[in-house]
Amino acid sequence: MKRVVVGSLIGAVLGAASAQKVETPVAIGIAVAQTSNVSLFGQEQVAGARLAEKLINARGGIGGTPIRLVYQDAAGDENSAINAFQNLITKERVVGIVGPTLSQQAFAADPIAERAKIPVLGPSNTAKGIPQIGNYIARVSAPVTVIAPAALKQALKLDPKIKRVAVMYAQNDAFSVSETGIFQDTIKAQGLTVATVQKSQTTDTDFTTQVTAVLNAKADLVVISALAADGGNIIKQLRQLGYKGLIVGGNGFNTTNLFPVCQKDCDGLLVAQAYSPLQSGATNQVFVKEYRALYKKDPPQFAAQAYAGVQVFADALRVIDRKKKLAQWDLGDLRAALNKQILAGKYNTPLGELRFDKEGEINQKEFFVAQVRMKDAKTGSFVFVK
Ligand code: 1QQ
Repeated sequence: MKRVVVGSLIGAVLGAASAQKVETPVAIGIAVAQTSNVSLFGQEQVAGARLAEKLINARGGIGGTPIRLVYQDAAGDENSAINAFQNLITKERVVGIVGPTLSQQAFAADPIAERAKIPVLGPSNTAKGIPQIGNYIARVSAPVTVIAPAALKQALKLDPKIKRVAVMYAQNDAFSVSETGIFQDTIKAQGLTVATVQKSQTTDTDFTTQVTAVLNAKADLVVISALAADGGNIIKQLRQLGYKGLIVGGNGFNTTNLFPVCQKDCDGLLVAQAYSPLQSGATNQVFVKEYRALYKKDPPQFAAQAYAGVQVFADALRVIDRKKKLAQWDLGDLRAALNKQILAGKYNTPLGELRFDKEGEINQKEFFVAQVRMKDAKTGSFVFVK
Protein backbone atom coordinates (compact mmCIF):
# COMPACT_ATOMS: atom_id res chain seq x y z
CA MET A 1 0.00 0.00 0.00
CA LYS A 2 2.73 2.39 1.08
CA ARG A 3 4.76 1.53 -2.05
CA VAL A 4 1.79 2.30 -4.25
CA VAL A 5 1.38 5.75 -2.65
CA VAL A 6 5.11 6.53 -3.05
CA GLY A 7 5.01 5.23 -6.62
CA SER A 8 2.06 7.39 -7.53
CA LEU A 9 3.67 10.40 -5.83
CA ILE A 10 6.83 9.94 -7.90
CA GLY A 11 4.61 9.46 -10.91
CA ALA A 12 2.78 12.70 -10.16
CA VAL A 13 6.03 14.65 -9.72
CA LEU A 14 7.55 13.21 -12.90
CA GLY A 15 4.25 13.73 -14.66
CA ALA A 16 4.19 17.39 -13.72
CA ALA A 17 7.60 17.82 -15.33
CA SER A 18 7.08 15.77 -18.47
CA ALA A 19 3.37 15.54 -19.24
CA GLN A 20 1.63 18.94 -19.09
CA LYS A 21 -2.03 19.16 -19.93
CA VAL A 22 -3.23 21.69 -22.45
CA GLU A 23 -4.79 24.75 -20.80
CA THR A 24 -8.07 26.20 -21.91
CA PRO A 25 -8.55 28.75 -23.39
CA VAL A 26 -5.86 27.51 -25.78
CA ALA A 27 -2.80 29.79 -25.57
CA ILE A 28 -1.09 30.85 -28.82
CA GLY A 29 2.05 32.99 -28.52
CA ILE A 30 2.54 36.23 -30.46
CA ALA A 31 6.20 37.30 -30.39
CA VAL A 32 6.45 40.40 -32.58
CA ALA A 33 8.07 43.83 -32.18
CA GLN A 34 5.94 45.99 -29.87
CA THR A 35 8.82 48.40 -29.20
CA SER A 36 11.91 49.69 -31.11
CA ASN A 37 11.99 50.87 -34.75
CA VAL A 38 10.86 47.40 -35.79
CA SER A 39 7.49 48.10 -34.13
CA LEU A 40 6.68 50.11 -37.28
CA PHE A 41 5.90 46.62 -38.63
CA GLY A 42 4.98 45.01 -35.30
CA GLN A 43 2.09 47.40 -34.57
CA GLU A 44 0.38 46.20 -37.74
CA GLN A 45 1.04 42.58 -36.79
CA VAL A 46 -0.57 43.07 -33.37
CA ALA A 47 -3.59 44.70 -35.05
CA GLY A 48 -3.99 41.70 -37.38
CA ALA A 49 -3.55 39.14 -34.58
CA ARG A 50 -6.10 40.88 -32.32
CA LEU A 51 -8.71 40.83 -35.06
CA ALA A 52 -8.04 37.12 -35.69
CA GLU A 53 -8.56 36.32 -32.00
CA LYS A 54 -11.79 38.33 -31.93
CA LEU A 55 -13.28 36.73 -35.06
CA ILE A 56 -12.16 33.18 -34.27
CA ASN A 57 -13.67 33.34 -30.77
CA ALA A 58 -16.86 34.99 -32.04
CA ARG A 59 -17.30 31.93 -34.24
CA GLY A 60 -16.93 29.45 -31.40
CA GLY A 61 -13.13 29.19 -31.15
CA ILE A 62 -11.87 25.61 -31.43
CA GLY A 63 -14.96 23.44 -31.13
CA GLY A 64 -16.30 25.68 -28.35
CA THR A 65 -12.94 26.34 -26.65
CA PRO A 66 -11.73 29.93 -27.08
CA ILE A 67 -8.18 30.79 -28.10
CA ARG A 68 -6.13 33.25 -26.04
CA LEU A 69 -3.26 35.17 -27.63
CA VAL A 70 -0.29 35.72 -25.33
CA TYR A 71 1.91 38.65 -26.38
CA GLN A 72 5.65 38.85 -25.64
CA ASP A 73 7.52 41.82 -27.08
CA ALA A 74 10.24 40.53 -29.42
CA ALA A 75 11.40 44.15 -30.02
CA GLY A 76 14.04 44.72 -32.69
CA ASP A 77 17.02 42.50 -31.92
CA GLU A 78 17.92 38.83 -31.58
CA ASN A 79 18.12 38.65 -27.78
CA SER A 80 14.66 40.14 -27.26
CA ALA A 81 13.24 37.61 -29.72
CA ILE A 82 15.00 34.73 -27.95
CA ASN A 83 13.68 35.89 -24.55
CA ALA A 84 10.15 36.28 -25.91
CA PHE A 85 10.25 32.75 -27.34
CA GLN A 86 11.62 31.29 -24.11
CA ASN A 87 8.92 32.96 -22.01
CA LEU A 88 6.16 31.75 -24.30
CA ILE A 89 7.49 28.19 -24.40
CA THR A 90 8.29 27.61 -20.74
CA LYS A 91 6.17 30.09 -18.72
CA GLU A 92 3.13 30.58 -20.92
CA ARG A 93 3.06 27.02 -22.27
CA VAL A 94 1.66 28.07 -25.64
CA VAL A 95 0.77 25.48 -28.31
CA GLY A 96 2.61 27.46 -31.00
CA ILE A 97 4.15 30.84 -31.82
CA VAL A 98 3.47 33.48 -34.47
CA GLY A 99 6.72 35.45 -34.75
CA PRO A 100 9.25 36.99 -34.73
CA THR A 101 9.06 40.10 -36.94
CA LEU A 102 12.46 40.06 -38.64
CA SER A 103 14.29 37.23 -40.43
CA GLN A 104 17.38 38.46 -38.57
CA GLN A 105 15.57 37.54 -35.33
CA ALA A 106 14.09 34.31 -36.72
CA PHE A 107 17.55 32.87 -37.44
CA ALA A 108 18.35 33.39 -33.71
CA ALA A 109 15.02 32.53 -32.03
CA ASP A 110 13.53 29.79 -34.22
CA PRO A 111 16.19 27.21 -33.22
CA ILE A 112 14.93 27.56 -29.59
CA ALA A 113 11.41 26.57 -30.68
CA GLU A 114 12.80 23.82 -32.89
CA ARG A 115 14.67 22.26 -29.95
CA ALA A 116 11.57 22.53 -27.73
CA LYS A 117 9.37 21.12 -30.54
CA ILE A 118 6.97 24.08 -30.69
CA PRO A 119 5.45 24.98 -34.07
CA VAL A 120 6.38 28.45 -35.33
CA LEU A 121 4.65 30.39 -38.11
CA GLY A 122 6.83 33.26 -39.34
CA PRO A 123 4.45 36.16 -40.08
CA SER A 124 6.96 38.37 -41.91
CA ASN A 125 10.20 36.41 -42.29
CA THR A 126 10.98 36.54 -46.00
CA ALA A 127 14.72 35.76 -46.23
CA LYS A 128 15.83 32.61 -47.99
CA GLY A 129 16.31 29.65 -45.63
CA ILE A 130 13.69 30.34 -42.93
CA PRO A 131 11.60 27.12 -43.24
CA GLN A 132 14.84 25.16 -43.46
CA ILE A 133 15.75 26.21 -39.87
CA GLY A 134 13.85 23.14 -38.71
CA ASN A 135 10.88 20.78 -38.89
CA TYR A 136 8.79 22.98 -36.60
CA ILE A 137 9.40 26.19 -38.58
CA ALA A 138 7.00 27.31 -41.32
CA ARG A 139 5.99 30.74 -42.60
CA VAL A 140 2.92 32.56 -43.91
CA SER A 141 5.15 35.25 -45.46
CA ALA A 142 6.09 34.56 -49.07
CA PRO A 143 9.86 34.67 -49.62
CA VAL A 144 11.85 37.44 -51.33
CA THR A 145 12.50 35.06 -54.22
CA VAL A 146 8.88 35.23 -55.36
CA ILE A 147 8.02 38.83 -54.40
CA ALA A 148 11.01 41.08 -55.07
CA PRO A 149 11.16 40.67 -58.89
CA ALA A 150 7.57 41.93 -59.33
CA ALA A 151 8.28 45.54 -58.27
CA LEU A 152 11.34 45.73 -60.51
CA LYS A 153 9.36 44.55 -63.53
CA GLN A 154 6.69 47.15 -62.75
CA ALA A 155 9.35 49.89 -62.72
CA LEU A 156 10.49 48.79 -66.20
CA LYS A 157 6.89 48.91 -67.38
CA LEU A 158 6.50 52.50 -66.12
CA ASP A 159 9.86 53.55 -67.58
CA PRO A 160 11.12 51.23 -70.34
CA LYS A 161 14.22 53.42 -70.84
CA ILE A 162 15.75 52.33 -67.52
CA LYS A 163 19.29 50.98 -68.07
CA ARG A 164 21.44 51.75 -65.03
CA VAL A 165 20.26 50.58 -61.62
CA ALA A 166 21.73 51.62 -58.26
CA VAL A 167 21.31 49.05 -55.52
CA MET A 168 21.28 49.95 -51.81
CA TYR A 169 20.94 47.58 -48.87
CA ALA A 170 21.30 47.24 -45.09
CA GLN A 171 24.22 44.89 -44.59
CA ASN A 172 23.47 44.07 -40.93
CA ASP A 173 20.01 42.64 -41.65
CA ALA A 174 19.50 39.07 -42.93
CA PHE A 175 16.33 39.89 -44.87
CA SER A 176 17.90 42.93 -46.61
CA VAL A 177 20.96 40.89 -47.61
CA SER A 178 18.75 38.09 -48.94
CA GLU A 179 16.44 40.46 -50.82
CA THR A 180 19.22 42.50 -52.46
CA GLY A 181 20.66 39.25 -53.83
CA ILE A 182 17.34 38.55 -55.59
CA PHE A 183 17.05 42.17 -56.78
CA GLN A 184 20.58 42.07 -58.22
CA ASP A 185 19.97 38.74 -59.99
CA THR A 186 16.73 40.12 -61.47
CA ILE A 187 18.42 43.34 -62.63
CA LYS A 188 21.02 41.29 -64.53
CA ALA A 189 18.42 38.84 -65.86
CA GLN A 190 16.49 41.84 -67.29
CA GLY A 191 19.62 42.92 -69.19
CA LEU A 192 20.16 46.01 -67.01
CA THR A 193 23.42 47.26 -65.50
CA VAL A 194 24.10 47.36 -61.77
CA ALA A 195 25.59 50.88 -61.70
CA THR A 196 26.65 50.80 -58.04
CA VAL A 197 25.99 48.79 -54.86
CA GLN A 198 25.80 50.85 -51.64
CA LYS A 199 25.72 49.36 -48.15
CA SER A 200 24.39 50.83 -44.90
CA GLN A 201 23.26 49.76 -41.41
CA THR A 202 19.66 49.63 -40.16
CA THR A 203 20.78 51.94 -37.31
CA ASP A 204 22.23 54.62 -39.68
CA THR A 205 20.51 57.98 -40.04
CA ASP A 206 22.92 59.80 -42.39
CA PHE A 207 23.21 58.33 -45.90
CA THR A 208 25.05 61.22 -47.60
CA THR A 209 28.00 59.04 -48.67
CA GLN A 210 25.79 56.36 -50.24
CA VAL A 211 23.41 58.84 -51.90
CA THR A 212 26.35 60.79 -53.37
CA ALA A 213 27.71 57.57 -54.86
CA VAL A 214 24.27 56.78 -56.36
CA LEU A 215 24.09 60.25 -57.96
CA ASN A 216 27.64 59.90 -59.33
CA ALA A 217 26.72 56.51 -60.84
CA LYS A 218 24.04 58.22 -62.99
CA ALA A 219 21.44 55.62 -62.10
CA ASP A 220 17.96 55.82 -63.64
CA LEU A 221 16.45 53.46 -61.03
CA VAL A 222 17.29 52.95 -57.34
CA VAL A 223 16.38 49.66 -55.65
CA ILE A 224 16.54 49.59 -51.84
CA SER A 225 16.51 46.68 -49.36
CA ALA A 226 16.31 48.07 -45.83
CA LEU A 227 13.84 48.41 -42.93
CA ALA A 228 11.28 51.20 -42.53
CA ALA A 229 13.13 53.81 -40.43
CA ASP A 230 16.48 53.64 -42.25
CA GLY A 231 14.78 53.03 -45.59
CA GLY A 232 12.50 56.06 -45.20
CA ASN A 233 15.51 58.26 -44.46
CA ILE A 234 17.38 56.90 -47.50
CA ILE A 235 14.45 57.91 -49.74
CA LYS A 236 14.27 61.36 -48.16
CA GLN A 237 17.99 61.97 -48.61
CA LEU A 238 17.96 60.67 -52.21
CA ARG A 239 15.31 63.26 -53.09
CA GLN A 240 16.89 66.07 -51.06
CA LEU A 241 20.20 65.59 -52.85
CA GLY A 242 18.50 65.64 -56.23
CA TYR A 243 17.69 62.09 -57.39
CA LYS A 244 14.68 62.29 -59.74
CA GLY A 245 14.14 58.74 -61.06
CA LEU A 246 11.95 55.87 -59.88
CA ILE A 247 12.61 54.09 -56.58
CA VAL A 248 11.76 50.47 -55.83
CA GLY A 249 11.61 49.52 -52.15
CA GLY A 250 11.55 45.97 -50.81
CA ASN A 251 9.40 44.41 -48.11
CA GLY A 252 10.79 46.76 -45.43
CA PHE A 253 8.86 49.59 -47.12
CA ASN A 254 5.57 47.74 -46.90
CA THR A 255 3.95 49.86 -44.20
CA THR A 256 2.18 53.20 -44.04
CA ASN A 257 4.30 53.81 -40.93
CA LEU A 258 7.00 54.65 -43.47
CA PHE A 259 5.11 57.79 -44.56
CA PRO A 260 5.91 60.02 -41.57
CA VAL A 261 9.60 59.19 -42.17
CA CYS A 262 10.03 60.08 -45.87
CA GLN A 263 6.87 62.26 -45.98
CA LYS A 264 6.17 63.78 -49.42
CA ASP A 265 9.36 62.15 -50.73
CA CYS A 266 7.68 58.71 -50.36
CA ASP A 267 5.51 59.65 -53.34
CA GLY A 268 5.96 57.34 -56.34
CA LEU A 269 7.76 54.57 -54.45
CA LEU A 270 7.04 51.09 -55.87
CA VAL A 271 6.65 48.16 -53.45
CA ALA A 272 5.64 44.56 -54.21
CA GLN A 273 3.20 43.03 -51.73
CA ALA A 274 2.03 39.58 -50.74
CA TYR A 275 -1.38 40.99 -49.86
CA SER A 276 -3.96 43.41 -51.22
CA PRO A 277 -7.28 44.50 -49.71
CA LEU A 278 -8.54 44.13 -53.28
CA GLN A 279 -7.88 40.36 -53.31
CA SER A 280 -11.31 39.05 -54.26
CA GLY A 281 -11.64 35.94 -52.06
CA ALA A 282 -14.67 35.85 -49.74
CA THR A 283 -12.43 35.34 -46.67
CA ASN A 284 -10.47 38.46 -47.53
CA GLN A 285 -13.55 40.55 -48.13
CA VAL A 286 -14.88 39.68 -44.65
CA PHE A 287 -11.42 40.42 -43.19
CA VAL A 288 -11.27 43.82 -44.93
CA LYS A 289 -14.75 44.75 -43.72
CA GLU A 290 -14.02 43.76 -40.10
CA TYR A 291 -10.57 45.41 -40.15
CA ARG A 292 -12.04 48.70 -41.42
CA ALA A 293 -14.80 48.56 -38.80
CA LEU A 294 -12.26 48.04 -35.99
CA TYR A 295 -9.35 50.26 -37.07
CA LYS A 296 -10.93 52.75 -39.56
CA LYS A 297 -8.38 51.95 -42.28
CA ASP A 298 -7.49 49.34 -44.87
CA PRO A 299 -5.57 46.30 -43.66
CA PRO A 300 -1.86 46.38 -44.54
CA GLN A 301 0.18 43.32 -45.57
CA PHE A 302 1.77 42.72 -42.15
CA ALA A 303 -1.65 42.73 -40.46
CA ALA A 304 -3.06 40.29 -43.02
CA GLN A 305 -0.08 37.95 -42.61
CA ALA A 306 -0.29 37.96 -38.78
CA TYR A 307 -4.02 37.28 -39.08
CA ALA A 308 -3.26 34.39 -41.44
CA GLY A 309 -0.74 32.98 -38.95
CA VAL A 310 -3.28 32.89 -36.10
CA GLN A 311 -5.93 31.51 -38.46
CA VAL A 312 -3.70 28.66 -39.65
CA PHE A 313 -3.09 27.65 -36.01
CA ALA A 314 -6.83 27.78 -35.27
CA ASP A 315 -7.85 25.86 -38.40
CA ALA A 316 -5.27 23.13 -37.71
CA LEU A 317 -6.28 22.91 -34.03
CA ARG A 318 -9.91 22.47 -35.05
CA VAL A 319 -9.05 19.37 -37.11
CA ILE A 320 -7.16 17.90 -34.14
CA ASP A 321 -9.93 18.78 -31.65
CA ARG A 322 -12.48 16.85 -33.71
CA LYS A 323 -10.45 13.67 -33.15
CA LYS A 324 -9.78 14.25 -29.44
CA LYS A 325 -10.79 17.32 -27.41
CA LEU A 326 -7.83 19.68 -26.91
CA ALA A 327 -8.13 19.68 -23.09
CA GLN A 328 -7.42 15.95 -23.06
CA TRP A 329 -4.08 16.25 -24.85
CA ASP A 330 -0.64 16.25 -23.32
CA LEU A 331 0.88 19.62 -24.31
CA GLY A 332 3.98 18.12 -25.94
CA ASP A 333 1.91 15.64 -27.94
CA LEU A 334 -0.46 18.39 -29.06
CA ARG A 335 2.43 20.60 -30.25
CA ALA A 336 3.76 17.70 -32.34
CA ALA A 337 0.33 16.85 -33.77
CA LEU A 338 -0.31 20.53 -34.49
CA ASN A 339 2.94 20.86 -36.40
CA LYS A 340 2.00 17.88 -38.54
CA GLN A 341 -1.52 19.15 -39.16
CA ILE A 342 -0.30 22.65 -40.17
CA LEU A 343 1.73 21.11 -42.99
CA ALA A 344 -1.12 18.80 -44.05
CA GLY A 345 -3.88 21.40 -44.31
CA LYS A 346 -5.20 23.88 -46.84
CA TYR A 347 -6.26 27.33 -45.59
CA ASN A 348 -8.62 29.97 -46.93
CA THR A 349 -7.04 33.17 -45.60
CA PRO A 350 -7.06 36.88 -46.44
CA LEU A 351 -3.88 36.12 -48.44
CA GLY A 352 -5.93 33.73 -50.59
CA GLU A 353 -5.69 29.96 -50.46
CA LEU A 354 -2.54 28.75 -48.66
CA ARG A 355 -0.72 25.47 -48.30
CA PHE A 356 2.75 24.54 -47.10
CA ASP A 357 5.33 22.31 -48.69
CA LYS A 358 6.93 19.60 -46.57
CA GLU A 359 9.63 22.00 -45.34
CA GLY A 360 7.07 24.58 -44.17
CA GLU A 361 7.52 26.95 -47.11
CA ILE A 362 4.34 28.81 -48.02
CA ASN A 363 2.57 28.09 -51.25
CA GLN A 364 0.61 31.23 -52.15
CA LYS A 365 -0.88 32.20 -55.50
CA GLU A 366 -1.40 35.96 -55.80
CA PHE A 367 1.06 38.85 -55.51
CA PHE A 368 0.62 42.58 -56.06
CA VAL A 369 2.58 45.77 -56.69
CA ALA A 370 1.62 49.10 -55.16
CA GLN A 371 2.79 52.68 -55.70
CA VAL A 372 2.77 55.21 -52.89
CA ARG A 373 0.60 58.29 -53.35
CA MET A 374 1.09 60.92 -50.64
CA LYS A 375 -1.90 63.13 -49.85
CA ASP A 376 -0.05 65.51 -47.57
CA ALA A 377 3.17 65.49 -45.54
CA LYS A 378 2.26 62.50 -43.36
CA THR A 379 -0.65 60.66 -44.91
CA GLY A 380 -0.81 58.70 -48.11
CA SER A 381 -1.73 55.30 -49.43
CA PHE A 382 -0.52 52.32 -51.39
CA VAL A 383 -2.27 52.37 -54.77
CA PHE A 384 -2.29 48.94 -56.39
CA VAL A 385 -1.03 48.97 -59.98
CA LYS A 386 -1.54 46.48 -62.78
C1 1QQ B 1 12.16 40.10 -42.93
C2 1QQ B 1 11.27 41.08 -43.58
C3 1QQ B 1 11.05 42.37 -42.88
C4 1QQ B 1 10.87 43.52 -43.81
C5 1QQ B 1 9.84 42.16 -42.02
C6 1QQ B 1 9.33 43.33 -41.32
O1 1QQ B 1 10.70 40.80 -44.61
O2 1QQ B 1 12.85 40.43 -41.95
O3 1QQ B 1 12.17 38.97 -43.41
